[in-house]
Amino acid sequence: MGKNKKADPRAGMDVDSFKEDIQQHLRYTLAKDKYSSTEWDNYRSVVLSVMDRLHDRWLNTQQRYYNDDEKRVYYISMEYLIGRLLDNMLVNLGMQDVAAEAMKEVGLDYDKVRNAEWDAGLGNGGLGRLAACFLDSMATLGIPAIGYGIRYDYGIFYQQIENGYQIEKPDLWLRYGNPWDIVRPKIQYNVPFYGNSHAYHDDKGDLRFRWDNTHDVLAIAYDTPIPGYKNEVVNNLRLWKASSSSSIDLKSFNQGQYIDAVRDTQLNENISRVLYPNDKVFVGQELRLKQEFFLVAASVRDILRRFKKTNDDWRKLPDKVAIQCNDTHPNLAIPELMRILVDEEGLNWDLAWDITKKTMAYTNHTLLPEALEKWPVSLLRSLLPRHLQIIYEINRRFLNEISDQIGDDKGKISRLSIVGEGEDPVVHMASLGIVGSHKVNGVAELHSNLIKKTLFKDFYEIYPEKFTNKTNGITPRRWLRQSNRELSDLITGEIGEDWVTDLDQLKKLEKFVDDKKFMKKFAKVKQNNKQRMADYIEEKRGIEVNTQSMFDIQIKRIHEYKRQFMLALYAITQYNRIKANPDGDYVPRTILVAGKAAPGYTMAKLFIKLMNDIGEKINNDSDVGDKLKFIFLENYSVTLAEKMIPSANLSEQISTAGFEASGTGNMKFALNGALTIGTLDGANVEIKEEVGDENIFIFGNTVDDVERLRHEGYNPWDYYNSNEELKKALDQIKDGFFNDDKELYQPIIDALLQKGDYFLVLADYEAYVKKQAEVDELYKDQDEWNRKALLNTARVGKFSSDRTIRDYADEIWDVEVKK
Ligand code: B1H
Ligand code: IMP
Repeated sequence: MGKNKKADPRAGMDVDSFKEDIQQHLRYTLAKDKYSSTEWDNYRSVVLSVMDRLHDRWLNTQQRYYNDDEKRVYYISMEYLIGRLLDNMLVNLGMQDVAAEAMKEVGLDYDKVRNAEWDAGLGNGGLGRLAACFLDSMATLGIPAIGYGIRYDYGIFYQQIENGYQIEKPDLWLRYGNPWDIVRPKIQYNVPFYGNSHAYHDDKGDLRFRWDNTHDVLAIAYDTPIPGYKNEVVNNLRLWKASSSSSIDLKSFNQGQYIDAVRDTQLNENISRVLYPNDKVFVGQELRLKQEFFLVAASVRDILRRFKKTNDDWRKLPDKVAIQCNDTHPNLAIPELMRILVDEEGLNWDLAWDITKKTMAYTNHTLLPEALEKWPVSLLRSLLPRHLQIIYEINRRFLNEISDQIGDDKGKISRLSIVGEGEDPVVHMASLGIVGSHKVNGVAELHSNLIKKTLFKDFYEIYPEKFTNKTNGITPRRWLRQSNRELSDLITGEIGEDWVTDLDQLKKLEKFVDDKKFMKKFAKVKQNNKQRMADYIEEKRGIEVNTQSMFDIQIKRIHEYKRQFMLALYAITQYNRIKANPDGDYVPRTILVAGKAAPGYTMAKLFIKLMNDIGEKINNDSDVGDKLKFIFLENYSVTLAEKMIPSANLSEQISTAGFEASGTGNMKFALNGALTIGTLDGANVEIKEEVGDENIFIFGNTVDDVERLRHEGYNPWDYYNSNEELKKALDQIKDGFFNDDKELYQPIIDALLQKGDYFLVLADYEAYVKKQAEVDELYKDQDEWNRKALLNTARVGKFSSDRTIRDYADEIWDVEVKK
């Protein structure tokens, strides 16, 4: 930039331009001055200034994609758990420091500006956050990708804790608008529902089908820019909002039913009203099915419109388009693509089917049977009559095709059939996904193997080549560079900043384990992060914690299989030990737990109450002091995760083996220098392989053990009766030690002792508590602990979502990654 020539204030990457832009926006876009502006106005003028710097890059990227006519990747997901965007945008534009300085110079406090942003919580947990990490990596790798989703008015509920109980409050994240997205009122598609499928003969006398008398809803596009890390690329996240199709129905208006007609528009708009908050439970509601088809129909239309602009041969579709379905939720894209190709474009079935299979791919995220989507045929018949016919036809041809292979093995045929039999049959969305895709993947090695051996065994025998693994990953931009600025700067100071896009570079840190000066700094960073966390706890909960104590953290959805209850049992055990011998030598611990329970999941909600009661007891006992704290933090979210993870010494990943498909929180903790205590489940297995057995605390029954135990007839009473400490902890819960209401926790006790302890908490308790003692032992030797912590950070490069996305690009999408 020449000295006299000022940079365009709307695009300049220097402090002065940015400063000027903030001030301009405050006055000329928002009509505010220093007297009238609120925190929200300040935040908005900063965001508007960031957007100005994204727009050229966004337009140029999209223009280049169009000109190059490269193969596009379309990621379709019902969830994007994005969190806040300001830091993310600034980091990826490489202008965080410039923006910070500019804000300072115009008298804005960066922290306040940052805190004015509400999390975009359009997801439940891991699956939604994975989608958000993937967007970041696809942009960073320069892949011509678009994410499609729904612009819910209400994201995941806001969790309040009242008297220890979870209360759900609506998450009005759009109350003041969303400054990061741009509505495209002209990009809209009709999404048809209901109606009938009519058979007719076309001019040539061929039998065709038409779907008519439909009730249509409009999908309107809202676009959010997704910048890559310092690479000038800006991809697009397109979220659909539901709106009433064509203005109010004139007929009803004439009949004096104006109010009814207007009310009807409200009903249509309900489709994008709210995210379903039940992680991993299939609730077969019509509104959810509408949401899924709404997402799929609008996205497929948009994809085909873009394809048709530069192509006229449908056979080229798989060369130009890869569609990835995030779980089965978008799998109606398969019959929808078939419907368009066959009914509207007039392709013959075989060709359309070949194209569809080559275009589609599906990711499985769980083996839990209650999560598997099975839509009743009766519901599909009414809502999507033509799709139901197509699904039946897909199934008929599929069973026909494999009949030679499986003969008349009735059991097998029924297990393979996409549509069930009987009075109220259901459509198995996972089976539809397998049959209608060219690739099906699990999300960690263990999980992908289990899929082949259990859930999809029969399909695997028929299509072994379809099944593949893509171990999950996390974006190092958000989960280290952005959320742990101090560690990030320390690392960059030693090995340069290439690690941000090439996480294996962190291996270079290994050589510092014996460098006293470095290790001191590394320890200090953790200490500072713990202090910040302690300040937050003090502010939110009024509890003072000892920052020298071990910060032991479990954050994730509350679920029986994730076994927060086992951590609670450990805390009770430790409490009882302290009470019995208050002068003993204890390693002080601060146990932090956070997470949401599905609103209808009674057991999980009871766990929350129990954990809060346990906390009350422990935290207010003067014998205990800071030897032990047990604190449940309210409203776990991406933003809270960004605060908690950098402060952790110990990461709790203690699911029953075989139940956590991958986990991604485990990766975030290890990257930030926490040691893991965990079972051999999900990606823990691969974390162990990477960091080395001596740098992770593995305990408990393995997948094979679990199978054997169940086979032999697992009896929780044996464990209860043979372990005094376990018995005591359970008895205390049962006998009203934590709550005067003795009945309150009976359902938990029943689940464990009367109903067979399905998640094997009792079976793993002893090994877990023993392992925790080893953890304590190591923590006493801070130098040794920190060495291992550094080796965790240094060795988890594999878990960058850049690696994951490269694997998808090479082995599923067949798109080139240039860098
Ligand atoms: C995961 C889900 C999920 N698996 C259904 N399945 C949902 C299923 O609203 N629904 O209907 C919502 C979520 N989420 C998680 O995916 C796994 O449990 C984790 O182990 C995994 O790391 C994550 C990402 O692959
Ligand atoms: P879309 O992905 O089809 O919505 O188009 C996005 C971008 O592609 C536009 O902003 C243009 O940069 C480019 N593009 C789309 N259609 C055309 C065209 O007809 N000529 C030139 N560029 C186009």
